[in-house]
Parts: sequence; C-alpha cells; structure tokens
Amino acid sequence: MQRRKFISKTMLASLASAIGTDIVYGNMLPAQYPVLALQDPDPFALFSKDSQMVLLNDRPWNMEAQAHLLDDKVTPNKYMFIRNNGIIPENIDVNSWTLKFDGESVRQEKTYTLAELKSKFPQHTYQLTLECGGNGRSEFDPPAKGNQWTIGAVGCARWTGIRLKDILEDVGVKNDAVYIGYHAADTHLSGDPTKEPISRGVPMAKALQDETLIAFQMNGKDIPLAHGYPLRLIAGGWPASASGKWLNGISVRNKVHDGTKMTGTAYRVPCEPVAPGEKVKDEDMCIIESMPVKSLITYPKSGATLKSVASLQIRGHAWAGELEVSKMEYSIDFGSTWQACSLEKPTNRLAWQHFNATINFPKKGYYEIWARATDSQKMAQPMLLPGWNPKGYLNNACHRIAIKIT
Ligand SMILES: Nc1nc2c(c(=O)[nH]1)N[C@H]1C(S)=C(S)[C@@H](COP(=O)(O)O)O[C@H]1N2
Ligand SMILES: [Mo]
Repeated sequence: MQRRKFISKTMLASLASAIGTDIVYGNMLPAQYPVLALQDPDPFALFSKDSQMVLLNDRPWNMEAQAHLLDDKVTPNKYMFIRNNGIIPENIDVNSWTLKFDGESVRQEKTYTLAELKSKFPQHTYQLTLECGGNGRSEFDPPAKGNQWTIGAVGCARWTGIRLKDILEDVGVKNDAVYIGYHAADTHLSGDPTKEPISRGVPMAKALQDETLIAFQMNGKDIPLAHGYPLRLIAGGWPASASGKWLNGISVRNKVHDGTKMTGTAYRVPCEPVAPGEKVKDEDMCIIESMPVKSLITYPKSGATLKSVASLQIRGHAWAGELEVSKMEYSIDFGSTWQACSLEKPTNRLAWQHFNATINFPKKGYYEIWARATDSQKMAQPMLLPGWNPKGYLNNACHRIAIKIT
C-alpha cells in the first residue's frame, strides 16, 4: 500500500497566507493537491469590482462595465473597466519605485523617486474621462479582432497627481521635442523581459496641458493595482491607451514615439474613410488623438419594465474628447424627432457631462429611448455605426435602451 504524502509545513503556511486564514485540517491535505480557493480566483473579488462587471479575457485581464453601472457622476473603482495588454506587475515596492526621463530631447536624463515626485511638485485633482479606443468594437461588421467591448470601456474617475508639464520643466526639454512616450512595469504576455506590452504617448501639446497628470491617486486613494499602482500617466479625452499604467519611464522624443502599439495599425484608423472589410496599408493609417463625441444613458437600465408611469426621468453622461458637449437630445420615435435634455457643464475640462430629461409617454407599450450628443464643433453622434475601420475603433453610435410601460 502506498502511503499518502502530506503537504510540508512551509507549503501549508504559504497556502494559508495566500488564502488569508488558517487551513484547519491542513495536516490532512495531500501534497500536490490544488487547493480550490486558489484555483480560478474570482476576478471580481480580485480587483474589487462589482460582480455585474463583464469579464472579456483573463490573460491579459480585460473587464468592462454595463451602461447602468456607470450611473455615478464620478465612477467608483468597482465600475471602472480594466484594459490590460500584458501581465500586471507583481511585488511592487513603492520605496524603490522610480520614474526616469530620457530620450533624444531631454537636456539630461533624470530619475525621480516616488517621494520626490509627491513632495517636489504641486498636486492637482481633475475628473478625467478615459475611454478605450476600441470601446464599441463588438458592433463592427466585418468584425474586428481584439476584445469585443460593447459600451462599457469608459469611466470618469477623479485623478490626483502632478502636472507632466511641471516635471518636464524641471527635467529640461530641448526645442526639438515632438512627442513623449511612456514606459511601464507590466510584462509582455510572452514573458520576454525585453518586450514591452505597450508603450504609447502623446504629442508635446497634449503633454503640456494642465490636465495631463502623472497620477498617484484615483478617487482620493492610492490607484488600485489594476489601474496602474503606484503611478500612471493620465491624458483625458484621448484613447485611454495613451494613459500608461505602472509608469516608470517617459521618453521625450524628437519624432513621433515609435514604441509598441504606436506603429502599424494599432490605435490608428484609416486617414480617409474606407469600405467595410477593405485592406488598408499601414502608411494610410493615422494615429487616433481626441476621442469623438459620445453619450450613455445610465438610468434606467435597458430592458426595464415600468408600471403605469406617465413620465420618466432618464439620465446619463456625455463626453467629446478634447471638446465640450454643447447639446444633448433624446428620441422615443426611432429618431424621427428629437427633444432637448438638460445638460450640465463639466466639473473641469475633459470630464464627462451629466444630462437628464423627463420623458412623457403617450401610452402603454414598448419604446426605445435613443440619446444623441453634439459637440462644440457641431459634430453629432451617428445613429448607426460610424466609419468601419480594420481594428474596430471609435464606435460612437447613439446609445439606445428598451423600455416597456405596462
Ligand atoms: N502599462 C500599461 N498601460 C496601459 C495599458 C497596458 O496594457 N499597460 N493599457 C492601455 C489601454 S489600451 C487602456 S484602454 C487603458 C485602460 O485603463 P484602465 O485599465 O485603468 O481602465 O490603459 C492603458 N494603459
Ligand atoms: Mo484601450
């Protein structure tokens, strides 16, 4: 008879610490047994997310919200979407974390500790809209590869940090600077330490805006690990891929940054419109900058049945990249006529704006409520899918919800 082999004391201790409590009959635990609690960690608990969030991928982690979850004026962590291109860094030591400035266009390379960054520069807080360039991708036809985001890869939290422009002034930048590119501590899916999962950036004009932050807090607390702890670049209103998480380096470049996912077709759209399915050459693809005008109805939830209501208050948010939203409308007759919503000013530039409207329904039955935002340059959201593009970016079609009045 074979003797059962039990787990060693040290293994047991490390399992117990991973689980967070004693394993009561641990001395009976067979060696090599995969403890259930440590298999398939609950991704929502793991990242402190609401369990109504939708998991799109677990390697790398990608998770989106649903429209009704985004009802808060300031998005709490539990409803913030997660978009990762690589593996989240482990064992982060904030005491040894540094941010290095290099590149052709710095006068001299310079490295700051986290403590220096926090003490040396004035701190600012802004509410900033971050939307993945691929939000809405799932609707494109022919389909585009990549995470099939529906409408929930957007959020608007409050970010606290220091202005990138203040640090750049301290570093000293040459006149020929064109772009900044970020570097980060996450690792490539292949495990190859020489490869960066993503290294994007923004032109100097965006880097020098007041609202472009090197942030260390989200909603008044340390940035959650999944969102870039302990340091992240925030460039609100641009595709969120420009907002590098786990930031440990900034290169000041004398040309457009050519890091991973800056070149080729990544985060680019055809410079001129193309027919659905058409092949586009790399050199005919242009970098996405400011995001297009868009809105979401966050209350009520699509599919709701309302008992004998004559009128209903709807609400939501609208945003327009670098621009302000100047008009918000809704329709209950499939876009034949549009009525004005009341629209608030943003709390600061690059924050989403809240709208609401009281809708009167003529009688019982099924309705769709459509919402349409228009930006300060008079560009309105398209009712149906906008220009097809090979990677499925920038779908800013009107959001629609279904309602039954019984
Ligand atoms: N270091 C690093 N930064 C990153 C990414 C990443 O994979 N690694 N993903 C980018 C993309 S594509 C998006 S949409 C946003 C998502 O930010 P969030 O996960 O905090 O919502 O982070 C951006 N910054
Ligand atoms: Mo993204």
